[in-house]
Amino acid sequence: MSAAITLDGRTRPVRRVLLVEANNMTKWVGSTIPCEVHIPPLGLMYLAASARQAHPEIEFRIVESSLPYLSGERLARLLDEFQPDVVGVRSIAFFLEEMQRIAAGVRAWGAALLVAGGPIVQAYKARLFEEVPELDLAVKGEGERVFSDLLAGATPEKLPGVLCRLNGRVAESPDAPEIRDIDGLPFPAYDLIDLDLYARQLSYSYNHRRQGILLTSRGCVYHCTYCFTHWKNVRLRSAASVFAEIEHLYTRHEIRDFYVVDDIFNVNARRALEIFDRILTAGFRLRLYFVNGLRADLTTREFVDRAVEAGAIWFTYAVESGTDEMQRYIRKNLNLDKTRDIIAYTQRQSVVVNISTMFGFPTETPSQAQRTLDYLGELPKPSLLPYHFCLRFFPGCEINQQAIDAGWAPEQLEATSRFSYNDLPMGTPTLPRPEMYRLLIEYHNRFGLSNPAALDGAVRTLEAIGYREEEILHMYSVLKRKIIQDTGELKLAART
Ligand code: B12
Ligand code: SF4
Repeated sequence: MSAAITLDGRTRPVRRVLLVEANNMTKWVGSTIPCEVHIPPLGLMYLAASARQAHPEIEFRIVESSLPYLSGERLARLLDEFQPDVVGVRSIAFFLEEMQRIAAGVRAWGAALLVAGGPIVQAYKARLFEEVPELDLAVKGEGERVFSDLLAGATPEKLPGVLCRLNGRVAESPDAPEIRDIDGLPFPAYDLIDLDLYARQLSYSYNHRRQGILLTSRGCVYHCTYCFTHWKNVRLRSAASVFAEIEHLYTRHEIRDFYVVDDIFNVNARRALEIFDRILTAGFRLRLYFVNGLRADLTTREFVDRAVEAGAIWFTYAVESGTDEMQRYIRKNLNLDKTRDIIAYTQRQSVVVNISTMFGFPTETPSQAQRTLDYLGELPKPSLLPYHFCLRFFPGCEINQQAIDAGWAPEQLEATSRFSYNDLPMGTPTLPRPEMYRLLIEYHNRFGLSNPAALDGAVRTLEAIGYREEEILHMYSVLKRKIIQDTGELKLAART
């Protein structure tokens, strides 16, 4: 049976599907060097793999709107050449303007059906159709099954998980049930991306490698109020399935660098250890980066030891606040003593340890925000990356209501969802702007980019785990937002 999408009573055959990751990396971290941070678009690679399995007759193509930058002219050329019947666009709330730009470009070109997906749909729901008037359809949550069903001609308004324009209005069906057997999903379609193109950019950990992105679980058991949890149920892939994917990427695509992007990889310690054992038994010499996915107070010394044995060189612990009151308020409820202990233990291994913290929570006072810095001061080393972020509010997060209850103006929340890491904080009713600046300056002087000893230590750690000089310079050029030519200049930059 050939593929077709039916909308508003009209059936359109589908032979070619263009999938676009709408992002603007320059807006995100700023562009100071010819390369940017780019991660293979995993959501679209999962989507294409499943849709292709169900509809082998369709040709799929995946592009990022900023790799290379798809100007209006370039986009039109790509559409002319590929002639897609459907254009699927993934984005997040932060990149709404980019989705608008791409949608307008597609509509100016022709009548291809425009389908949105990704966290932006969960965040905006029906409002997305006002913000992006060119949209025909949107898929809420997991896309694999729903998109394949749409391509099989299912009636959108009757299909769970869909929003669509119908008789001039937006119809929304109930949420689709989440996929239970995530082991049964095909591996992401790496053949649809150019791994060397990504290696010329910077990875999630600021090096130039062929990147394997691993999503070994979906969903999170916790309910931190600031977090945008777009998946409801927690589902873990088996260790066998995760290892089979690693093996496939290792042998077929010559990937040696694997980045774990789970919400919580170590929610089940036994499964995690089994994955490490399988890597060790196979004798694979690879590097694992926990760029996400470790809940600090669930992490044990045994976990760290076995992870390092299996090749882990990068650990990221999200602490957020160093006070128990804020931990309760944001419902992260991290055990700060256990966290301090495991961070110190991990820092004693020759690996990168990043500690992310935040400030600017509703009701947070200067002394509470200060205590987060003092907590960091109790650790043996500073975070390798300067990850002290001002809280941003994304539509759909519970903390938005907490802020409104604390007397914040709703417009202020909306504005922050478009802020990037580099935008300066605005201040909150309890943490005025000058106080925020003072905290940020203190952070950078004590732990961050303005502390020469911290920077020296960081560079030594990066060299020890195999970073080339060029990678280190590119990483700090992005972080310092100015081109750094050599390590001498890098040391000097720490003093400015
Ligand atoms: C890896 C990651 C990153 C990486 C890579 C970015 C990327 N390519 O996503 C980096 C470090 C660069 C990053 C940065 C940021 N991120 Co981020 N990131 C993630 C993370 C942890 C995993 C993303 C992922 O690959 N998921 C797995 C895939 C399979 O899921 P998916 O993309 O949602 O795709 C599925 C469905 O959405 C759907 N789908 C997706 N696209 C499409 C398209 C169509 C047509 C259809 C039909 C369906 C469909 O089907 C897919 C398969 O089921 C998520 C959290 C999470 N658990 O998802 C946060 C997340 C996406 N990030 C988020 C944010 C806020 C950011 C930043 C803005 C943070 C900041 N303030 O700077 C930056 C923005 C920069 C950027 N370029 O994205 C938020 C988005 C919130 C929102 N409401 O939009 C999330 C949800 C985290 C959170 N819980 O708050 N991020
Ligand atoms: S912040 Fe982390 S632990 Fe908290 S709900 Fe989000 S993914 Fe889960």
